[in-house]
Amino acid sequence: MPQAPLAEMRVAQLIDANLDRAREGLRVIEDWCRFGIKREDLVITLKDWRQQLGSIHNDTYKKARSTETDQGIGLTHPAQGNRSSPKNIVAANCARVEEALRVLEEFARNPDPVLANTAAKIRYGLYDIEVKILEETDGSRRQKRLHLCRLCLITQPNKELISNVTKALEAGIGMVQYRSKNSNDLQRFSEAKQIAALCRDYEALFIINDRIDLALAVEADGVHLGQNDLPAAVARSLIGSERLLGKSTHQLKHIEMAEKEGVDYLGVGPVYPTTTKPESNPVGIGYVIEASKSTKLPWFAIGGIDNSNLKLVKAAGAERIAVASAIMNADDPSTKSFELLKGMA
Ligand code: TZP
Ligand code: MG
Repeated sequence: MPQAPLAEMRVAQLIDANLDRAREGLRVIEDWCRFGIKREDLVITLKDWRQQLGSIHNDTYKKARSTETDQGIGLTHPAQGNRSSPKNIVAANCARVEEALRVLEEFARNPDPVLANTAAKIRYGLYDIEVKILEETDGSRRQKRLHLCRLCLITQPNKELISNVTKALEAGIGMVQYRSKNSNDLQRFSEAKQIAALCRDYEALFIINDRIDLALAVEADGVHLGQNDLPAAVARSLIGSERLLGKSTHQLKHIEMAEKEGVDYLGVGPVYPTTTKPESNPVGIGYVIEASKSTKLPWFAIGGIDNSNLKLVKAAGAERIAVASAIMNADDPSTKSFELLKGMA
């Protein structure tokens, strides 16, 4: 019966090709979980699945391998050119692995029930993991960081700008807001690009004050606007739902409006007189107390905050502060950032 061995050989080739597909695809997904979204829990499961498939990818299948006769080798699907974002790449690889596992289930059921059962188990597990990975959007990562953030550095034009920002990031600040009122766009673009890269390295949020175009140009995490800047709805339509939108508030009415507008976080101040924004009247610690009672949004007390008044601001209910001069003008921005972070802990 010459037909049977030939058919068996072809099934073995098919199983070999789909085991390869499934293992390769799992590796792609695993690496995104490790380096992209840093989900060690998912990495462990994906690695375990890869190893399970590896241990049943035995020589019988490998010996049946024939790249010469596999007509599909080297063929690409037009959609492969479209997988530019990590999310698309992960989605495409999940689909690829799920399909390969389904093929394994069907064809291995008779000759290799252990393989068929393993493929089925992994396929169902992958459906769950896929949802978890795709839920880890840029927006959810930014929201998580925002909630954890205790200290935001607002930049001021400074000869030591990049070095000071680096020192503050080394100390562990969670957010940098680039603010540069009297400069030119070439300089702003160059500085913002450098700080964006630093923030990425230190896993801190990077926000641009005022300028939506600049925020998009340097792929910042969000934009911070004041009461007289573009309306929040316009800003949101430009930055999209995944980037953060912050708004300065100076009275309770501003908080209520900002909440209705769907902003992501608030500035509350200026609490104390400040040379950084001399045109704004301080609103006092009373407004910090009011804010702490009236909003569930994350918010930053801001304006003239330093070691001398930090305890008071914290006691008034602030869980987050934003400072410019205290860090930017410090002899040692590292130590100052450490002190402020310690005060907010
Ligand atoms: N918005 C309200 S107060 C302020 C801004 C941008 C300035 C904060 O700077 P500093 O030096 O920490 O008072
Ligand atoms: Mg503004």
